[in-house]
Amino acid sequence: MQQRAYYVTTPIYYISGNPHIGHVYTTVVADVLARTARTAGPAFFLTGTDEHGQKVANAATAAGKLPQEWCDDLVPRWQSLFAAYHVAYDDFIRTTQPRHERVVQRVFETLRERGDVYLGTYEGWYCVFDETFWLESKLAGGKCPTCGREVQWISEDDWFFALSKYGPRLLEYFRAHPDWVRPKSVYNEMMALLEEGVEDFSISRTNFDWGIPIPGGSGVIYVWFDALLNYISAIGWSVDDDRFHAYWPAAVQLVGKEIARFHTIIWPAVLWAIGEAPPELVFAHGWITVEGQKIGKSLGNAVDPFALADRFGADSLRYFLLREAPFGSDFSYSEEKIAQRHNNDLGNDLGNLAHRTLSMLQRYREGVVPAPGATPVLARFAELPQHMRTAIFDLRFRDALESAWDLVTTLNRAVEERKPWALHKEERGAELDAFLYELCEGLRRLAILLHPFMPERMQELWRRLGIGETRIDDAWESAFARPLAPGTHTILGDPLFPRLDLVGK
Ligand code: ME8
Repeated sequence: MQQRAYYVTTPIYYISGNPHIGHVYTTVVADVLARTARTAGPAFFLTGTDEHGQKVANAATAAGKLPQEWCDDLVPRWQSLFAAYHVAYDDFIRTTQPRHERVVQRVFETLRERGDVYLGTYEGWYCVFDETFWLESKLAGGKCPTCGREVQWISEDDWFFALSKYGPRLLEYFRAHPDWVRPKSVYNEMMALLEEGVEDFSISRTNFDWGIPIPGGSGVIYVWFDALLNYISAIGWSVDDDRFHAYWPAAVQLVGKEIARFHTIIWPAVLWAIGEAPPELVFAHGWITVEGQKIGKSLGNAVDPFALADRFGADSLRYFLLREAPFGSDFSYSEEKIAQRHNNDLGNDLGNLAHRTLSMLQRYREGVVPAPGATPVLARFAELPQHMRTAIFDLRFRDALESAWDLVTTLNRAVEERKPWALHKEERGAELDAFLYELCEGLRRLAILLHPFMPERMQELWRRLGIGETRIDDAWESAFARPLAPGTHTILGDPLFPRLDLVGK
């Protein structure tokens, strides 16, 4: 049987404005997972844009454009941003694509036939910003409890999704699968909501028309109901069963914690209603904050991610985002913190290890990799690939990076202890050869293991090691089984992570 692919998704982003660093964050995390998964087998990484709903329609109107025109104009900006951050997704879905719209309508029809979608009257509060319905009792001082904005009263005949019917099954599922929602804080919060009880909710809108039409009826489908289905429309649900089952259930669905409820309560119920299983894991991560506030386009604290990539280097940003905090927690963002990570971990530790190794190789061996000897440090780190892979698949990116940095620091320390310059002076050629070889092979292994995190810089390190233009992302096992060949010509080059001066920024 074909090995099921490691399927990883990000939320699809609203294109009501420009992307910011928060969007880069989730997408880069998914990229690290997908790149790591590809070192062991097939993977599929989906991201995309959420293009319907009142919020996008309002943004288009404000810009004097038709909604479709607005979306078409903005999508390339998102795609070029992800390219600037070396994100290699397998598919980019747009909810205005016919392949998606067809599936949404089919799901709607299937649920209507089953009685899980029924006609009723909706009266209640709605927050346009969050595209969310709210019970009166949940409002905070009459306003939206999540964003604090004004809510509007809506009264219309709507199609409802019978979520309440799935309440007991959801509770049972949560109890039987205590790890299916992570981190634990989010799991507990969702459990508390389930224990309070869930209600049916409206999945159609009639007061505006920027959405997928209700099949055989009037109005459009509620944007969240439409959006969630992207995860299965992209992989051919009801169109190509073999393809669909090669990916589904997803290995992991990444979301920010503010949308955990949609993904862990509504989403599994919709999947059950169409006879499919929930994803294996929903990981609802924390927020990047500035002065304690979530970065977001509406708060005016959004940072232009294009400018950041220019200033610090996209790979340094990727490293920062994954190294700065345990995945799941909030963390605060500042240019000083990015510069510190760049200068210390990347410049002083990894960059310096590469630069001093390649310089010594030039000085003592005309840049040519010498014959190998004993490699005691590398022998101690034989388990590093398995260790890193386990940590990455467990979404403990910081731990994975720290264990790679153990090797970086150990090799740097070995340089101080072995003093290759003294070995050279004392003409202990064989020892010097063995040590220089170990450093080069250590760098080669680091390039392989850190490639998912810093694809461009590690490919460059690979090139400097003289391995040529071949792509790094070999299967890890076979790449480790084929060590660096003696006689390889290395290239010194400029520092991989040139020091950044924050003064005068
Ligand atoms: O919610 N810190 O889209 P959206 C960390 N279209 N991550 C952040 C962040 C921050 N400050 N700001 C945004 C939507 N994100 C819906 C999703 S899915 C079927 C539909 C990331 O454009 C994080 O992943 O508001 C968050 O969940 C997502 O962007 C929200 O993007």
